[in-house]
Amino acid sequence: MPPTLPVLYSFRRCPYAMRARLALHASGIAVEHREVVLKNKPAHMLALSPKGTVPVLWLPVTQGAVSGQVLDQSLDIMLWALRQSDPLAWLPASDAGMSDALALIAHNDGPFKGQLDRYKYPNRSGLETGAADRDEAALWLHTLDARLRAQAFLAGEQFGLADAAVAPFVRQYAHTDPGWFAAQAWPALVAWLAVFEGSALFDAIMHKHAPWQPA
Ligand SMILES: N[C@@H](CCC(=O)N[C@@H](CS)C(=O)NCC(=O)O)C(=O)O
Repeated sequence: MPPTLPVLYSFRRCPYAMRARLALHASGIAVEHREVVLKNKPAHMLALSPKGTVPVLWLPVTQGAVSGQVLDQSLDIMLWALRQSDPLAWLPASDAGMSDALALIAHNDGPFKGQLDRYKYPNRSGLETGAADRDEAALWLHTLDARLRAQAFLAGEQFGLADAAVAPFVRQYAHTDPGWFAAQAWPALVAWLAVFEGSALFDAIMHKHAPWQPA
């Protein structure tokens, strides 16, 4: 018998998995959580999605508008969940708002993620220091700070899709060198991140799960 709940393969500290868990939690959709050890991925997860990244959402039974069974991109999982149910109104209300959110997420997942990885692990890219990538990434973070000086969250006065998709990555950047991050002139960004990290929502999605083992 297939499980009745959607199954989420996840890894606690992965920012892509965090954004998927945030949206699933906000939507109120219950899932069976399967915690993955990235060095020892479950065969079932790899059979569903051979590219081997988390998060992976498996819909054992066709649900809603999705006739396929597997969502293996974090943004697709967010959009699927919020289109099922969006009680906190995370989805932008207008097409322009959605385009703006998707553009922020595209920059986050493209240039910013590359800079973040080279900042955190310069040696992996043959660099002696990550300072140049830290500083490149900071240019974009200053644009986020400028937004957040005018409004509490990235798309307005309420936490939403863009905040949930981007905040886990800004958090990683901030934690790479907390003293340096705190000393920069981006007070609204620091406050926004503190609200996120102090939220009941963040607490809820960061609960620890033992690694999943097939029965
Ligand atoms: N584009 C994917 C990226 C997901 C991704 O890269 N996840 C990382 C963990 S944060 C992963 O699973 N990497 C594979 C590994 O480390 O073996 C998404 O948005 O879901």
